[in-house]
Amino acid sequence: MNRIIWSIITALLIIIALFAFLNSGNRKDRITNQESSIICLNFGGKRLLIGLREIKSLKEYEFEATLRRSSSGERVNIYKGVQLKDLLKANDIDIEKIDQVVTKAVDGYTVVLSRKEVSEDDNVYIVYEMNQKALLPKKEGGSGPYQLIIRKDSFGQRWNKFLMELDIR
Ligand SMILES: Nc1nc2c(c(=O)[nH]1)N[C@H]1C(S)=C(S)[C@@H](COP(=O)(O)O)O[C@H]1N2
Ligand SMILES: [Mo]
Repeated sequence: MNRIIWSIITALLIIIALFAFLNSGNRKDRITNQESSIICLNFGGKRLLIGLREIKSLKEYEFEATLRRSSSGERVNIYKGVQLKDLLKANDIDIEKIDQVVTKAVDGYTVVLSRKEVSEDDNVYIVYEMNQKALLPKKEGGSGPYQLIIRKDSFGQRWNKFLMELDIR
């Protein structure tokens, strides 16, 4: 009898270990996906591919922001990301010479930013972490891997989730 119980416990432990092992693989996959997350930057007929490494080489900011939604209530989160204007500068784009930045998401959602909004300090951010965790992509139920945050626009309608493309016009 005792031996049967011990075999069952051993079998369960092996199954648990197996699941833990498979899960660690998934986690690695997710981190790899996050690192290969790309934003297309279209400017002057050129198309640049910007990866997380390049984004993170810019000055990183951490800030609290309250998301106001039409449906449910408010939510305060801590975000980490970079300023859109820093990304443009790093790619030799003169903000004073542009008209607008059209941001596009995986689901087709489009948010247009004026030059004034983009050039303001501490306003338009591309974030990739919320509450110390990487933003998950849409198919994993997240709002990432990148999300636009417009701090001076406290209503969440224009905070473009699943950001993947920036058209500089
Ligand atoms: N890509 C994308 N971003 C989006 C939306 C969307 O449908 N697609 N909806 C907007 C609206 S209307 C709101 S209220 C918030 C909702 O954010 P939540 O899903 O975190 O509540 O996201 C905004 N950003
Ligand atoms: Mo909304």
